[in-house]
Amino acid sequence: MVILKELGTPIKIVWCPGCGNFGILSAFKSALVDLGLERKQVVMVSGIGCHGKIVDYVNINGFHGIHGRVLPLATGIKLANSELTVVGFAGDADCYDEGWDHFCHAARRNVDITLIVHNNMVLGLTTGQTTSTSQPGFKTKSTPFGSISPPLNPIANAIVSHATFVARGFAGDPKHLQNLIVQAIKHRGFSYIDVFQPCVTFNYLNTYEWFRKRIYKLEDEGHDYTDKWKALEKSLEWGDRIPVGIFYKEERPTYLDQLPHLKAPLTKISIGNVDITEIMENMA
Ligand SMILES: Cc1ncc(C[n+]2csc(CCOP(=O)(O)OP(=O)(O)O)c2C)c(N)n1
Ligand code: SF4
Ligand SMILES: [Mg+2]
Repeated sequence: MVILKELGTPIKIVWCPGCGNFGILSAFKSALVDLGLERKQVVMVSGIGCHGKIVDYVNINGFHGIHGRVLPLATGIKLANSELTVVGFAGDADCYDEGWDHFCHAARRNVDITLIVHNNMVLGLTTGQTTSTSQPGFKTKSTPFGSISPPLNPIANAIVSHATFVARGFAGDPKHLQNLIVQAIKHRGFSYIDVFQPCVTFNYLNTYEWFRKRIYKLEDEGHDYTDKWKALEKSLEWGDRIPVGIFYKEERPTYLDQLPHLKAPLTKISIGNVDITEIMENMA
C-alpha cells in the first residue's frame, strides 16, 4: 500500500501559485492512499495544457499524451492490461473542445476507467483564450468583446451519453474532491468528475470566491443519484446555486465484461506460438 510521501517527485512544480491544479493534485494523491493501492497498479494519462503536467508530479506510471486524446489513450491502456487502474486527467479545452467526440463514446462504452477534467473554463497554457465552458460575456484574447455562445454542459452530456458515474468537484475543497475520486476509482465502469479548477492567472471571472458563493453539496440536500431524471434536472442548475457531488451512478456491465476474450490482460497472453499464416494468406 502506498503512503503519501512516496507519491511526491523531485520535479519542480511550475503551476502559478494558487492555481486550482494544486487542489486536484493533493486530492488525487490522498485518494490513492485511501484506496490502499500499490504504485505499480495505477497509471495516469494526461492531455496537453497546464493540467497535463500533473503526471510529472505523482510518482506512479504516467503517459503525457497529446491534446484531446486522453480518453483514447486511457481506453487503450485498460484494454491492453485490464489489471491496471487507469485515471485520465484532461483540461476543459482538451476534453470538451478538441477531444469532445471521444467523451460521449467513452461514456457509452463504459470502459472501467476514471476521467478527471480540470475545468478552469479557459485555455491556460496558451495564455488565456475562451473554451466551450467559458461563461457568456467572458472576455479573452480570442473573444475580446465577450464570449457569444452558450457554454457546453458536460455533466448533462455525460448523463445522456450513458455514463455510469457522473460527478462534479471543486479544487478549493480538496477533502470533498478526494472522497469523490475514491468513489470514482472504486466504481466499475466509466467514472467521470468535472472539477472546477480556478485559473488564478487567466480566469478573472470564475475565481475561488465566485465558486464558494454558489456551490452547494448534492449529498447535503438528499439528492438520489440513482434517479436519472433528477440527475439531469440537477445538471441544468446554474447561476446563484451550483451543485457539486455525485449527480448520477448506476451499475452496468463494463465494456470488458462483454468481451470475455479480452478480459485476461493482453500483456499476459503469449503470442510466441500463434500461427498467423492463414490470416496473412487471406489478406494477400
Ligand atoms: C493537437 C494540438 N492542438 C492544439 C494544441 C495547442 N494547445 C496547447 S495547450 C492547449 C489548450 C490547453 O487548454 P486546456 O485543455 O483547457 O488546459 P489548461 O491549460 O487550461 O490546463 C492547446 C490548444 C496542441 N498542443 N496540440
Ligand atoms: S495559467 Fe492558470 S491553469 Fe495554468 S498554472 Fe497558471 S493558474 Fe494554473
Ligand atoms: Mg483549461
